[in-house]
Amino acid sequence: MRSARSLRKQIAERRLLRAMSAHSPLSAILVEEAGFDAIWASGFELSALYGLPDMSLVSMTQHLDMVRAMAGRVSLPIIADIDTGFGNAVNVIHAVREYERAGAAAVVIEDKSFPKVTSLVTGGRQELVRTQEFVGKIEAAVATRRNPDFLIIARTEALIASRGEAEALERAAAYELAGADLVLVHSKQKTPAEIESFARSWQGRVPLVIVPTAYPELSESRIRALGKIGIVIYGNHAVRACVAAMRNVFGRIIEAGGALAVDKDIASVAEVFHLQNMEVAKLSEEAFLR
Ligand code: SPV
Ligand code: MG
Repeated sequence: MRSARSLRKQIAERRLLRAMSAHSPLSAILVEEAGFDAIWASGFELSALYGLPDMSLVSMTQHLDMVRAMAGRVSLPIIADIDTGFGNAVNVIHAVREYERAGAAAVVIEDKSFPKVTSLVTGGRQELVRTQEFVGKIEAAVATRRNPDFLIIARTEALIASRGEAEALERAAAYELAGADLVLVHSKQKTPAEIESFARSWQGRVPLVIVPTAYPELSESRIRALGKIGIVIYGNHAVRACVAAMRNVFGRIIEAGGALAVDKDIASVAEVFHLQNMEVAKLSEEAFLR
């Protein structure tokens, strides 16, 4: 409740908020520690954690458990990536109830058909539902939330599906009219041109959300200059950082035939104890173990 209110307030102040991806409570704790404004509970990252493609294979329950566990360990607002809403408007109603109860501050629902295919893959099957069908899903989400501060973010994949800017703008406008608090517009172009053009053409009142993974040259100062972006999501940087770091350390241990060489380059066991709240557990032992 508290974090949904603070997220909505900061959006209303028209500040650019920065959300970082996370796939576990531990990564969420590190997002908070680094100073981001929100946590992006990414479906892509959780799928990758299971070694699976992001194609509606990881269940809502698995993702929801992750969000609930994160909410228990961080106070930053959690923006939950709920893909297509796991089905039609009835599934959306169930999902919104569950994610709100789990402690999320916002959900992002995308206008692809279920089961979805991850957005950034080359040659992906990118099928969208009809605009009116998705309008019904957004209306269902808005009607379901209990906390009026809980944010419903509509995501259009029209650019990802190569439908062109005109359709992307039309869909975004329809979703705003349906009650979405923000509109996420995704692009997989290698340059920011497509997103910058969309943002310049956007006449809606609600702020936009972008995920500059494919076009990382779009810096926060350039995003601010566009004037219409409310949230920038760093969509998969937690899992990519993990993969690079683990590969490096594992490879060096195999090569050296021991762990001495990497010991100074990785987190100490004491640091991990701290992230686990070991100090508090010890105090509880002292207080209550008889
Ligand atoms: C995710 O992180 O799960 C996203 C962003 O939805 S993307 O993978 O770029 O579609
Ligand atoms: Mg996703």
